[in-house]
Amino acid sequence: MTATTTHHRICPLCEACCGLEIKVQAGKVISIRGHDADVFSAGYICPKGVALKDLHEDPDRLRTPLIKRNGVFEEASWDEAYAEIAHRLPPLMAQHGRNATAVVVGNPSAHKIGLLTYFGKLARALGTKNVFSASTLDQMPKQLASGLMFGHWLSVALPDITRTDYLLVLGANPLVSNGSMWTVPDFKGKAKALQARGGKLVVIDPRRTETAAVADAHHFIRPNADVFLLAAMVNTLFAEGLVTLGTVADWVNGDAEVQLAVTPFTPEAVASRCGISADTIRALTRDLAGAPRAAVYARIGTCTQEYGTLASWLVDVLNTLTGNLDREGGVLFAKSAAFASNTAGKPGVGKGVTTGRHQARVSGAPEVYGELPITCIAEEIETPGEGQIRALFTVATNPVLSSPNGPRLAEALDTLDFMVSMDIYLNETTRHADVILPGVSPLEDFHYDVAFPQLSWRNHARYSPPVLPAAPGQPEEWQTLLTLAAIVQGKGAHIDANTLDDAQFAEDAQRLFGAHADAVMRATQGLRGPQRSLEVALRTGPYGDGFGTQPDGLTLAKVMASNATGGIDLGELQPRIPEMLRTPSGKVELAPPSLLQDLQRAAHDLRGLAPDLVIIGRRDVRTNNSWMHNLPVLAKGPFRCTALVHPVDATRLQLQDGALAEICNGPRSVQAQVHISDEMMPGVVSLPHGWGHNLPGAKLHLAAERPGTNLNALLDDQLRDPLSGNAVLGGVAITMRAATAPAPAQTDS
Ligand SMILES: Nc1nc2c(c(=O)[nH]1)N[C@H]1C(S)=C(S)[C@@H](COP(=O)(O)OP(=O)(O)OC[C@H]3O[C@@H](n4cnc5c(=O)[nH]c(N)nc54)[C@H](O)[C@@H]3O)O[C@H]1N2
Ligand SMILES: Nc1nc2c(c(=O)[nH]1)N[C@H]1C(S)=C(S)[C@@H](COP(=O)(O)OP(=O)(O)OC[C@H]3O[C@@H](n4cnc5c(=O)[nH]c(N)nc54)[C@H](O)[C@@H]3O)O[C@H]1N2
Ligand code: SF4
Ligand SMILES: [Mo]
Repeated sequence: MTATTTHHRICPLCEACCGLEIKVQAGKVISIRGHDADVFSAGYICPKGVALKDLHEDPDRLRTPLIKRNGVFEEASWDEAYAEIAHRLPPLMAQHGRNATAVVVGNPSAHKIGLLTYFGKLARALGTKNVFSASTLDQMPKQLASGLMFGHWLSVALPDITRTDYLLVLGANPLVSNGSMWTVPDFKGKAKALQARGGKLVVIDPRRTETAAVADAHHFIRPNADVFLLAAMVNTLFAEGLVTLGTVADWVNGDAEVQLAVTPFTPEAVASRCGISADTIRALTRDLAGAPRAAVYARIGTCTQEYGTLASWLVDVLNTLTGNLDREGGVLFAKSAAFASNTAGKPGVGKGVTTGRHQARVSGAPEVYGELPITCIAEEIETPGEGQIRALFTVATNPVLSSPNGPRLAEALDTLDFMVSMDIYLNETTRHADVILPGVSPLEDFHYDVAFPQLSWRNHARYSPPVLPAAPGQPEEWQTLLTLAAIVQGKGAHIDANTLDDAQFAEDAQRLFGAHADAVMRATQGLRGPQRSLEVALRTGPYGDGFGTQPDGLTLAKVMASNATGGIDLGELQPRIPEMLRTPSGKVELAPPSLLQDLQRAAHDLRGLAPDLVIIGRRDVRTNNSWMHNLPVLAKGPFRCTALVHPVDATRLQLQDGALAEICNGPRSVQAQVHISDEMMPGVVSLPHGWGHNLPGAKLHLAAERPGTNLNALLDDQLRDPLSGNAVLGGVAITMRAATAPAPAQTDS
């Protein structure tokens, strides 16, 4: 009998970063379960972790590059694929300039160190203003608010869930999503422990979600009204003399300005807009202020709306004004072992953040952290003139399904002169490419999380080696990115990525370590690519060995050696203010001027009427955005792409349970299967995103059997939060009526 080997691997699929135990026999995965000894996730796993086996084995997953010739994709060697790009791209750039190129990077890149740390090299080589990412479909408002308040976009205040007494959650469903901008595997277990010690979990959501179902209290809120609720809670804190800054009192600027700015937002003024009574708003505020230790957490429901940045900001204003910022049991900042800007440079002060250094050509939308809003891509391709996008790189993203007005984007992509996709599937977006370059399966890749330890409920360092070997000749994704960068710079298709990487590392070492550069080069000999960057980041990080100056400190070898025992635990989060601040003032900026100004937009809107029927999104445990519907273990079971409608609305609109309805937003419309449910707030419909796998030319056989509806075909690509450029994905006014066409076979399988 063939021996079974056991491997420990961090799951790369969502932000929870669970440690998995994977058993392999004769080169095949035979089981995947949670790794009980994992210091961070302690054996927790969800069905998507198990699906890594299906992903690895999926016959539709691309294993070789594809080149489109005469409209048909043909398998090609890596040399042929690179040669095609080297042949077509540089002349185009020579003729039309750098801003005729664009690059868009998507969600999986946040989970892959190779993509995350080398993507910038391609973007810099292109030298274009047209850099886009899924961040503007997601968390850009939170990044911007955190950057303005604390000086860096990855300095995010995280609920100290294991020690708090009161957790208020808005617009997030961590029981299903497993947390976002907050790495917290087994949220449910931690929430139960909070309740067992007498604490409370309160949820604000237009749907009675899975998280709301286990909470002590749940309040419906009208979508897009969080800014009003939160501002009224801040108003109440001041009105009732409940403000306390606690331990950070010496480090906060702007509380008086905030008090003035929220004056219009009394509980009475916002109650009808929120669908929450003034008494409830006051009670919520008193409970939050009265809890010994409390934390407010909000996520995508509060980000992907017209006031995303304001809502994200007010969450931390509440945390600060209740004395819960930077204290145990309140909200704290992680201290990551590697790659964190808030552990680098001079402690306690920094450059802060600036936005609007350039603008999108067509809409004028401001740059934020080097990016333009992803919803600008279609118009930037369509609109003639200097800087019109003619060549596009997509890296691990599927914006035809994930971004509002996907059908418009799909049409625009067809007019490009050239498109290259780095992706593991031929899907709704990559079908438009001229060349597709596949990455390795996650099981063939080593893993270290760059971003999520900065967002983790507990400090830790964990590394996973590849579980299975990659196919011969298959480059790692960082090598592909470096090769593309070289091609873009006109260096041809035959450069050696490793040689290039060595040369760039030598340059970086000189710049960063000066006289010590040679010693660093020697100490990292034998490593390359992201592994070498990781070694440097760990050793120079806050727990590092300082290349020998702190002999007990961390090195890559030590972190690697801890793999079998579940990684290295670096303890509970600790107070870090003022040391972690990177604002120019060295203070927490509670009242950034751009936010106070935008609050006037909300004050003005307070007088307007909320629409009577709006749509929002939803996630399911067995889905992951737009790309895992092709995996048997996740695709089975009840059909999940249904429109949830409250019984009162169903009656009013004459909609039948299980029947198709037509949902319209201006000129756009889609059809979806109705599911009548009192989980919904009346006047609110919920439809998940990431579906619509019925577009011609994609190769996703299983997903195409039950394609579902593309919510983003309904949404408007012109609606954004003006400060962050984030797309508005929820609270959008719709009309709905029974569809005349018969329902397709979308019943349970
Ligand atoms: N209406 C609505 N729209 C939404 C949302 C919503 O709530 N409502 N949520 C938004 C959010 S939060 C996000 S993050 C975005 C995500 O939007 P996208 O960035 O488009 O991400 P995914 O839909 O996850 O698609 C991931 C792509 O990466 C590919 N891929 C997977 N693994 C790898 C790999 O290892 N290497 C490479 N090269 N490619 C890989 C997949 O095949 C797929 O094409 O969607 C957003 N869209
Ligand atoms: N199973 C699964 N897990 C995932 C993903 C997935 O697709 N599937 N995607 C991953 C990604 S990329 C991300 S970013 C995270 C997101 O993680 P979460 O932020 O937890 O995302 P959702 O589960 O969509 O929860 C958002 C909630 O906001 C509510 N909501 C909508 N509009 C409003 C509003 O205006 N106000 C308030 N207060 N609530 C509102 C919705 O009803 C929903 O319950 O999940 C990640 N995890
Ligand atoms: S919650 Fe599921 S998908 Fe997310 S990291 Fe854990 S196992 Fe993977
Ligand atoms: Mo996301």
